[in-house]
Amino acid sequence: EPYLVTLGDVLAVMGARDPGPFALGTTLRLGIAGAESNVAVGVSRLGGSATWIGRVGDDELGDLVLRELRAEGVTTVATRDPATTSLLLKERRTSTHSRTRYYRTHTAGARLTADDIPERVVAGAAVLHITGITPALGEGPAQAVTRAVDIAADAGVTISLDVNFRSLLWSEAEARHALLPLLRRSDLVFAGPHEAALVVPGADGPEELAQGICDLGPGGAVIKLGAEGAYALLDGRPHRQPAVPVHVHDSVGAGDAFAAGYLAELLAGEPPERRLRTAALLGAFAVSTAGDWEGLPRRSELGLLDHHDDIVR
Ligand code: KDG
Repeated sequence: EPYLVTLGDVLAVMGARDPGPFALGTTLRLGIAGAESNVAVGVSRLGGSATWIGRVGDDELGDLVLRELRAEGVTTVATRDPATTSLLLKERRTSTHSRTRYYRTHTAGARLTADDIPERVVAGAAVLHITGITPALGEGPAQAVTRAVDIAADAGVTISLDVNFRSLLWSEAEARHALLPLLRRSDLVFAGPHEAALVVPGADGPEELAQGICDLGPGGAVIKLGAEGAYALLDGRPHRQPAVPVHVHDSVGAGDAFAAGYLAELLAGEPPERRLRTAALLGAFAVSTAGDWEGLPRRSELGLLDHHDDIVR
């Protein structure tokens, strides 16, 4: 069965239940998140096979990460590390504005190395999905991503890159320098307009941005436009995908959900229109529910948002 493989850091998330400043104390909920594992979970929910490679602490939060991923049907190739599992604090400063803070330097995920990447697992995959977050975590994680790309390129595995720029982790100049070599070797690139402009400076509008990315090597570029949907240039053909209108509850994780929808349909052998439609649907599920991945649909639920009635009974 064709499977997706991805690698990266999974963080334990402590998120405020109610709006208000952290400084006053608040009730937290404990969960997990991580851009790459979000994609793996999204693919698995749709019935696809997904494998995640990474390091977690040999601590209770590491147990939580692995238990959650395994419960979601994701195959884990995990190294347990004496350092602690990475942590993300999510403050709901107001009912509309959140602030996040990372605790991920010297943590297990930041200690990933090229030796953690099993050649057989990557070479046997149909798709390798990487993001711009992992190389931002340090020299070791950056080398791990490069090793995975080397193996995938040699084995003819489709390489998917989500630019996923995180300004809390590095500067735009550092990101451009590290991501361009990876982007040139990718087959498919996902980016928001700002992220795309980071690698294709001077381009304006989704058409130019997608063309600029494809001029660097990839056969496909998908520019995610939020409520405006997406513009994709796939093997030289333009596609426009409208967004699925929903009430925005928590937009974090929407990009990962979008990529998961696209890649699950790619694995299933579906054509571009279907991949983009499912991508938009998963993005809609992610923004209209709490958490990055918890609200993602099973395949049988994909039609739910097409119903005009709010209650299905
Ligand atoms: O895309 C959502 C991610 O940003 C979130 O899950 C945390 O992986 C994360 C990160 O590094 O920002």
